[in-house]
Amino acid sequence: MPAPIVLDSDPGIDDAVALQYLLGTGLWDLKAYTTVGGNVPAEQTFRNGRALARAFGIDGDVSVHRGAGRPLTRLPYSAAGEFHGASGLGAETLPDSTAPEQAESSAQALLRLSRAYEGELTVCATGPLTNVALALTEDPGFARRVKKLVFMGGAADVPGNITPVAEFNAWADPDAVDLVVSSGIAYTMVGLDATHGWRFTTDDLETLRAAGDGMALTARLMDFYLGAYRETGGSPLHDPLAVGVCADESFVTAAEGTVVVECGSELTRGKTVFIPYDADYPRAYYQESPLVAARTERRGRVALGTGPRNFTDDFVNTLLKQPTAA
Ligand SMILES: [Ca+2]
Repeated sequence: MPAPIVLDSDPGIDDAVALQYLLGTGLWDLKAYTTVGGNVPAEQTFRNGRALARAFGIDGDVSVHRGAGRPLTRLPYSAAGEFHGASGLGAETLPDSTAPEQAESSAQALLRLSRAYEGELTVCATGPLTNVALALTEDPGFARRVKKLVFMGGAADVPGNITPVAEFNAWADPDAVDLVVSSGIAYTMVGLDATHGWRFTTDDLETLRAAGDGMALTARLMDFYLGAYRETGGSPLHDPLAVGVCADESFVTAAEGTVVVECGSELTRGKTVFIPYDADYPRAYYQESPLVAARTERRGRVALGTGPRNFTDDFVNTLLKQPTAA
């Protein structure tokens, strides 16, 4: 029986195909599509989310919510338009949802669903973690009611992509990530260590094109997204991989440990520091610091590389099962 999930997202091209992939798996009962500012500003991600709901055939069945418009404590930043196009969805102009606009915010929807499906709800976040942090701020019990949070973000042992040390989502709202990973919520971080290992190539694009009209929108989006990566082995499947890991961790190799996010320095803003944990050989860290002791008690799962199961193949094959409605 499909399990309840919320997709919290800043669409964004790879967010868009992550939604399509999620629907195609048949594994999930999508309870809400909560948007957040990120790749493009919040009003645009909300518009894109509504349009994608229509394009992927869930218009009116799955509510789309407007999310946080700026980071928790910082000034708004300029968005990642070069990867996603000015609108966030490449060159596409998609028709709006026919459903009435939701008044409930993304954070409110997350809280409501965490109560309705206590102990069962998976949250997959593929944008900045601002909405999740707001939900936790309003009600810290969110952390124990959610079964699992899987988020795309961070870079544990590899360089960043927005700065030399930080991945975009973690850089965009570092305070939110630090709040979330120290909240006690059960989480898996799927960052660049793993997402750079699963790539979408021109061969995969040809597979989508060959599938006809139902894959035409997806193929155009991925063609745009391939952009600068075309000659370098394909584009990383950042957001779809986080959705994949919600159901099956074997798409990545993961380890248990603590994540601490750099929030104090502008130069290293958003760096995700990973502290591995080994139950057989627990480390005795600097004991005089209550903060170090408290933080290393808060642990999650962190993807450190690709796993044995081929994600790119699963991604392409699953998309083919979920043609667009248009
Ligand atoms: Ca995203």
